[in-house]
Amino acid sequence: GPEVVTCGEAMLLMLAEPGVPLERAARFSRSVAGAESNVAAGLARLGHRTRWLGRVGADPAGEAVLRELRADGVDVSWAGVDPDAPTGLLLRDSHPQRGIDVQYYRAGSAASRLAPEHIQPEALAGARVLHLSGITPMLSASATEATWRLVELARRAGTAVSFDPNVRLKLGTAHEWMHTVGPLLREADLVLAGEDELELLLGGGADEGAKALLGLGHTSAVVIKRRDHSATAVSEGGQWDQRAFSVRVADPVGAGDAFAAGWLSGWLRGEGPQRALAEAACVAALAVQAPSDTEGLPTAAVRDRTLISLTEGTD
Ligand code: KDG
Repeated sequence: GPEVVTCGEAMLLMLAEPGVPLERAARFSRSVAGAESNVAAGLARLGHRTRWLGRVGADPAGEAVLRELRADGVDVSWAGVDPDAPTGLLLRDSHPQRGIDVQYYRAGSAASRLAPEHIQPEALAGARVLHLSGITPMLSASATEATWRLVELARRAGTAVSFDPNVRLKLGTAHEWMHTVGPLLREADLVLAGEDELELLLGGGADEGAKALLGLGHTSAVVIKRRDHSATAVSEGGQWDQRAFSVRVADPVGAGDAFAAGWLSGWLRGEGPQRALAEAACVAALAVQAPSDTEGLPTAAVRDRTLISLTEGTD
């Protein structure tokens, strides 16, 4: 069985040629977007057995999404196909130095119709980590219920729940995020979140929010991703900081997913918090140097080699 299971919406990504604004772009490259499937692809690339759960439409976009995830080494054998709703589509451009225009065509998508009855307990069997994000519960009421079912099944099975809020204000107001995603965040064993996300979902400062999560009893580790791209891990045992590695950014989208994959890989292999943070920062630094969400994701060998050169190069 898989070490890691993720669940969410995977969409067909049409990425405009580098540097050209979306409304002007004539050439697009096709790949897959979706925070949770990105994490699955990242972990698979790093050598972990991963499974993605979610639903696509019975259409060419859905076939392409499943084929690409499979090619990335992700087990999609438990993914569902909805005959009555389309696969979601994401159009975006990429400019490291200016705002990125993201357009969703996902309302009413097959993934948004995810419901608790689509979640089979066997799909989680043997997994050490279930990785979820706040995007899925924000897709629909039935997807919120499905997310809660996954959390309950994981808890029963002794599978650690990893959670990245992934706040996208295009999917709902700040209040809706707080109301729908805040309670799920409080159930997670492992939290990876931006400073601003902890502030939004928990109120108050990020560091206080992280301490509050640890005090609730479920959460054993919180990784705070800072606005300056450094990161801090907090657990009962202490606090660890990691500076950002400075690299030339080609496409920043997917950095958080790469960071999550990098950190979870360290956690799964029993690395200490400092090493896991450094690996996370390194995997993210590699991911942002290539276009698309996933093209730059490294193998474990590339990660290890790059980590040595990043650490030696700048200290
Ligand atoms: O983390 C990258 C994601 O934002 C992107 O792949 C699309 O999942 C996505 C979303 O809902 O924005």
